[in-house]
Amino acid sequence: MLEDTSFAIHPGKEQVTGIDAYSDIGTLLNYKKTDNKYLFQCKNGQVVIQFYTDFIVRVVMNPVDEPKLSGSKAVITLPETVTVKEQQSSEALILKTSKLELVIKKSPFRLTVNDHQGRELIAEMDRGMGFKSTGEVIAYKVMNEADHFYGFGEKSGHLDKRGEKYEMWNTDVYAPHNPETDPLYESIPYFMTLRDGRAHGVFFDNTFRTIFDMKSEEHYYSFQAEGGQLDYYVFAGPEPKSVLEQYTHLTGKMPLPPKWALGYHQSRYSYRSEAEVRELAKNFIERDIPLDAVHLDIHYMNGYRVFTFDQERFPNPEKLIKDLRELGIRVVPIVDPGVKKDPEYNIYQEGVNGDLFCKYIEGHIYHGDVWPGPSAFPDFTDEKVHKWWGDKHEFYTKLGIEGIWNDMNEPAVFNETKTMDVEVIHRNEGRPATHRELHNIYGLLMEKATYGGLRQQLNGKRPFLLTRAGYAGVQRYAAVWTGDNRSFWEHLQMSLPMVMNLGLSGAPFAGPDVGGFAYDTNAELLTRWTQVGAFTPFFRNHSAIGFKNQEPWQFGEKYATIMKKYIQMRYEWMPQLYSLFYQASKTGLPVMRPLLMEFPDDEKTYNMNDQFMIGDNVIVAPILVPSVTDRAVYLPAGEWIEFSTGIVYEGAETHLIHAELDEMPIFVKKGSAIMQTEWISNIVKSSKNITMNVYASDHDESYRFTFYDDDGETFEYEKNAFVELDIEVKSNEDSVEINVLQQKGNLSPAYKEINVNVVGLKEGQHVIINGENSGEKRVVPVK
Ligand code: MIG
Repeated sequence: MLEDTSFAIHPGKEQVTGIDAYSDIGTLLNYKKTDNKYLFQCKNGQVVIQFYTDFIVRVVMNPVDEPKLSGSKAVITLPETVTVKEQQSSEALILKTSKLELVIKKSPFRLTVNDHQGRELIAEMDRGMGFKSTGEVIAYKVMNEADHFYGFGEKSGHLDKRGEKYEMWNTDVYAPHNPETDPLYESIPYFMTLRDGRAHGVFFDNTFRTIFDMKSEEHYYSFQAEGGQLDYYVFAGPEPKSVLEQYTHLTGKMPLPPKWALGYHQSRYSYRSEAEVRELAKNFIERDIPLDAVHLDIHYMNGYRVFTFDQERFPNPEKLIKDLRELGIRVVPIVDPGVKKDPEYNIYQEGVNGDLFCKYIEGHIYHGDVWPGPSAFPDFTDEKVHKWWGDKHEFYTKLGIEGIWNDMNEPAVFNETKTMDVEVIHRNEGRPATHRELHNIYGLLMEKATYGGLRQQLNGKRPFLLTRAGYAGVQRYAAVWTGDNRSFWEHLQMSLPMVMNLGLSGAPFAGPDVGGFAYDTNAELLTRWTQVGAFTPFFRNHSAIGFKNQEPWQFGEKYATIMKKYIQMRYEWMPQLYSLFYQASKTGLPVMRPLLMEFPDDEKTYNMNDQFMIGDNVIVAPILVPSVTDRAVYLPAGEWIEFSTGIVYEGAETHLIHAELDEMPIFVKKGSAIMQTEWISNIVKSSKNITMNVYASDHDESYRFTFYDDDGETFEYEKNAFVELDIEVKSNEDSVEINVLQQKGNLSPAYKEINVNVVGLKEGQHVIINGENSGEKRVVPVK
């Protein structure tokens, strides 16, 4: 219609695109150094370069003002004192730390960041930093032919993101997640580049809508934002692991989760009554299928009012929670941010009276439609609101709840834009800003508030949070599930690169809805998905209202038996998984990782979507298609032992592996070890018997790993109540040596020794434990 009016020749319709739409930062006029930062005055704007560590440098461009360096919600680390050497020439200025070399060309201002060996990390050529008068900012970087891109948080599609273009704008997407469906719920504006076996990273800390484009141009990639500053960090690497350590040095690590959160979770939209939940628990107990948590979806509430229980359906939540707890099962209720507009509802009253909801600049509260109908949204950017929301969780913690599931926190609103009006104002600790600017951190701040509350209320027990939305740093508070997938084989396939890229984006505790959320699952899909789920960091079966129920027994005994085997296997692997979660909490390295992380020189791993690693020595190669019982498995250099059969496979080769429906191929690297236990029962959960499976090699091999254990549920480990063993396994033709190099922590666990089970020992090969030839009984003592 509008095309028939003079709108058709509106001046705004003349579209200038690409680089031409931007003004260049221009020539460097002068610069000055203060403390650890350099301020550059350029013809069209200002740039600050700030060194964080020898490995990390920050670049901030502001076309209007002096760059602002404070206020990040993602970065929790302050810059260190870094020694910087300067060199000048007429064309360029060179700044060097012991690990980085920055070459700043003056006319026009162009920045190249090299490592200390002169290897180029990021470079600008004819294009560099630009901006528009309407507020957009952009950075163009040279794209090398050998570049592969990873991370970007939660994205559909393949592992390697070269050739893709992504948007960051937290969005509730119920429509099927296709390879091109973007954006989704989480925004982590960070990526890692792998080039010829060496890696570096970039974190673009901008909370506006951002776009990363590795697709449109042949020789450049770019990242841009709708507003704010061009504010990014470069991480020197050079290994994929060190990039992630550097990124999580800035944005923080995941706190060690309680052990129960690493177990199996069962969910449904919704288990609708106390009776139904009790029946569910009974089924798990009677069938001896492990279960650690039942999730309560929105039907538990009174008219979808958060911090309430429906009196009819859940007349006595305290008793229900207590009874389930005695069976070894915890209850995790859903909490959405939307607070029902209801003048007789205490939470709404408090929010209005205390001025805690998001408002328009003119002063009225923003209301959006969600489950409870018109609702108001807490302004988590405000300290006061933060505290209030956290404190409100006493409602749950008093009932014995230790875990909260946060949904709809993009925030999702049932309207055209799917979210809050972008004109709404957030208080933002005295620096008010629009929702357009802060949308992407709404979820992160809700997690922060919730975590703070639970941490206070749980008397030293570890909280568990599960979130749908987030921003860089989300790992500090919550696990992430990947939202509303479907019961499609394609979605099982896609979940692998998605969770691996989340892991590469600093969020190691993640997983999809096992079995698929929407649409009807089927026996084979659910079985194969449960096998994979047993090894993904977060393991929850969840399904949607109106579709088939998908608890492990819903498709008959044949399938139930297989699923039970794998869910139990999850618990048998718990000592190994828990040690890896501990490592993740210390270093940021993910539990589930792509092969390229361990084999960055092996190009075959660069876009390997259908296999993943657990730690540094286990490869899982699940069956991801129906009716298939054989698959190609690529094993990188080394020798690998199939976990279930003990068969040895040569690495640097592809093998055809057979796996009937009750099998999922798993391979352990020869010369390494894994820690295992036995499944006992839901009430006991883990056995006191720990076994170290050592996979003997007869070549010269040496492997080191850490076994970690503690009480699994409190913060006492911060006061040294843990056991940590640094273990070395050395193999050669004559012997397999197992040495405990060091025991740390002063917890003395119930087990006084760890059984050693050597797999694949050759005749004549001795087993030597802590320097002594072992006898019949092979054990490693624990003090
Ligand atoms: O759009 O609470 O992703 O896990 O079951 C529906 C009901 C709202 C979306 C979540 C899903 C949950 C559902 N929620």
